[in-house]
Amino acid sequence: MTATGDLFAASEPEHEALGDGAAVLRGFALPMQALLLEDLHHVLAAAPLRHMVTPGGHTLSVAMSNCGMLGWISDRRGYRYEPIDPASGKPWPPLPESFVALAGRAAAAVDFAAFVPDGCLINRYVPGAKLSLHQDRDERDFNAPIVSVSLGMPAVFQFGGWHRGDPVRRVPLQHGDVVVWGGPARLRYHGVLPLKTQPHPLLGTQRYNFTLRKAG
Ligand code: MD3
Ligand code: FE
Repeated sequence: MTATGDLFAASEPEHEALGDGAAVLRGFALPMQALLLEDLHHVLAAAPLRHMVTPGGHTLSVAMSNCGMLGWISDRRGYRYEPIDPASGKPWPPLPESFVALAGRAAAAVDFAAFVPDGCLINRYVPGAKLSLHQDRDERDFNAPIVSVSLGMPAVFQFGGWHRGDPVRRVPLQHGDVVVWGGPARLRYHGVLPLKTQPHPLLGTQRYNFTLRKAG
């Protein structure tokens, strides 16, 4: 047995381990989907989605925004977390209580105690949008997990290893699924394949993913 293997054992059928430190909680967000969507729309009214540019000059196909004390941004100068939304010059909108509560409960369900996020990156996909394989390494502390919530159209998530060329496993993610990534999984490569058009009853041809993080 490994150090954390037991903690992530799939003890409940809807908790599907993705290897040490990562677990899919199928449908975990469904009981609060209406509240999450209402809060999400409030955040996006204050900090609209935008297509960020990479340091290499490419425009991301995924539209992004943030809430919380720190928001992830990309521009010609690099990737980083910032307390101010560069589009408005104002702080990012506060983290909705519903997001914080969901993150804490999801982390606790896989035995990460007392996860208190300070930022949330919101990704919005339309058909064809994708996220190339990457690591999340702009956060200060890799000991904290990341909790991700998927809403809207389904997507195929790519879960790789610790090196870019490592084999990749495909994990379908549906509306309401929550994934917790931490411990030994925290720096694994991951991405999202180009979205297919499979309209969702509430959200149409969009997919939202938001990730609760301890960035600072
Ligand atoms: C695996 N978003 O915003 S979070 C991202 O569907 C991102 O938009 C994905 O990757 C999306 O950075 C889903 C999945 C995720 C987040 C952090 C991880 C997977 C991770 C950290 C380590 C390993
Ligand atoms: Fe990521």
